[in-house]
Amino acid sequence: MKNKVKKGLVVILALCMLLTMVPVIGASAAADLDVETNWRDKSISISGTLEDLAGTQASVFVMSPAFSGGFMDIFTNMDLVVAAGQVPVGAAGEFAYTCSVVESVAAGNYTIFVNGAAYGASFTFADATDFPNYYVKDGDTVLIPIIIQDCENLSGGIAKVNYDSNLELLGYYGADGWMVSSKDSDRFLFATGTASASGDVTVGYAIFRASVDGLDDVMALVSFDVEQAVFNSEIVVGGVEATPARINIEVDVLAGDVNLDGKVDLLDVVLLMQFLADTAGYEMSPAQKRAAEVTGNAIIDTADVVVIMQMCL
Ligand SMILES: [Ca+2]
Ligand SMILES: [Ca+2]
Repeated sequence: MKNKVKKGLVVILALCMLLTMVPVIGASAAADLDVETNWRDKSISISGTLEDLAGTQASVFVMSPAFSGGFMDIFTNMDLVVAAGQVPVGAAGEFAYTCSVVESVAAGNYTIFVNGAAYGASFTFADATDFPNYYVKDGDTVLIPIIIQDCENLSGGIAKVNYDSNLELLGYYGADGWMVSSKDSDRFLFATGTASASGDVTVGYAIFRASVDGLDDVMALVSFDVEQAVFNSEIVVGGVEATPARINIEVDVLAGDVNLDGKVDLLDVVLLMQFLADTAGYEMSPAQKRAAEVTGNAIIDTADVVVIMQMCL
């Protein structure tokens, strides 16, 4: 019901936008749009100059990678609209639109329509599941490499580390030939006496303690913003990327404790049977799956139920 209402609202919004944009469909396309994506808050910023539309409104649609039609097909494929909105266009044609795409974070080529014109500004939205993965136990410390990408002649810089609340920053550690020191807790300096030759450069490590809030596994993200970098004694601001990381924090589970309450009893047997019969009403979490698999064959089935029953005796 809620979905239906929401979809109805989206369609009404789209129709209103269509009515306001009809006069400008077919307007000549302006210069290419600049698109910046931020995987951390799952947002897209689109900007550019739309001289034809100076002083008016621009309607923007961001379409998911599954969309393959023309502008008019948007209205029969509303499920593929990732974001839509209207923004004012300045007197000189300047235009900027920022939207959140929380509901759709898959990697792929998204397409942008501005007032009916498809722009050559398709882009790829990075998916956190593509990041390098690290697996740690609840309470453990983990070293995340600070990898500055594609940096010939890099000899230093200033960067900031961003991390989720399940991580506690303990400090930094310089890689071979590099010094990393903290300016304050989240920002740090990195420097070397010998400039890097080429490619991706690991300048050091950020050290974290990982923990979970509740009983179950959690995933935490780490990223680095390189604010300034030094190449051949020249300071460069912006445009330098560092590799993010995904940290999977696993709780210690007791074999057979499917409901994660710290003991193995008949409740676990019943819950696992419900999962296997698909009547539990929700999916097993990663920690629950690890607790349920007790026969060592990486498959959760009735053989695991039998073994957990035997554990209860
Ligand atoms: Ca239990
Ligand atoms: Ca099994």
